[in-house]
Amino acid sequence: MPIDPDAPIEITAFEWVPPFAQGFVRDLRPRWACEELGLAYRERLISAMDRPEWYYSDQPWGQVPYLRDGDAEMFESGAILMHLAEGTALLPSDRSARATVMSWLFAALNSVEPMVFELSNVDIFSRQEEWAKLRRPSLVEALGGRLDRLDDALGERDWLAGPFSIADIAMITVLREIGKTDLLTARPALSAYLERGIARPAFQTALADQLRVFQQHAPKQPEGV
Ligand SMILES: N[C@@H](CCC(=O)N[C@@H](CS)C(=O)NCC(=O)O)C(=O)O
Repeated sequence: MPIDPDAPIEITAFEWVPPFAQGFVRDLRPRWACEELGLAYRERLISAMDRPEWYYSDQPWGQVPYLRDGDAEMFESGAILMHLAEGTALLPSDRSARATVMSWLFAALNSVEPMVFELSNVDIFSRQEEWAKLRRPSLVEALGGRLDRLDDALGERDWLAGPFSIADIAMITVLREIGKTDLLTARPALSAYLERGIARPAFQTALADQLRVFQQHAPKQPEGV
C-alpha cells in the first residue's frame, strides 16, 4: 500500500530537503501510520526552500506534515497520528489502553523530542557557536537521564503501551534521530527497541516513499560537475 492519487487522505510533505535531513522529515510519522493501518493516501508536495505563501494558512509555521482527510484538516504530527489511528489497534477506544497510549505519545513529543531537537541544534545547526559548545555537556547528561528512565519504563516489553501503537511511531522516530550516537548505543534495550520499530515493514515502506520523493525532485547538477 498505499499511495493513491485518488485517496481521501492527503499528506503534505516536502519535495526535497538536504541529504542530512532525508529520511527524517516528520511526514514519516503519518506515512508510517497509514502503512500500519492499510490506509491509502495521496501526497501534496511543497518546496521546503521556497515555502509557498498560501501554505501558512494551512500550517501556521509552514511546517510539514499537514493532513487532509475529508472535512478534517490538521497539523502537528502527534494530533495527526491520533486522528488516523482513532479506534484502531494503534489507539484503542478502551479507556485504560487509550490513556496509556496517549501518555506515551505525549511523552515522546513533549518530554524526549525537545531535548533531541536541542541536541541537533547544538551538534549541527549551531555547532560553531560558543554557546553550543558550553551547552552540550549538560544537555547530554539531561537527555541521558531521560533515556535511562525511558529504558526502565520500557522494561522487558516490546512496545511502550503493550501492543504496538502510535506512541511507538512517535518515540521511535524521535529516538532514530540519535540512533547512531553513544546516547542510544550505550543503552542496548533502547537500541533494540529502535531496531524492532524500524524493522517493521510499514516503517520501511514509509521511509522508501519519503526517499523516493526526494530522489524524484533532487536538484539537477550543473553540467560538467
Ligand atoms: N511539532 C511539529 C513539528 C513539525 C516540523 O518541525 N516539521 C519540520 C520538518 S521535520 C519542518 O517543517 N521544518 C521546516 C521549518 O520549521 O520551517 C510536528 O510534529 O508536526
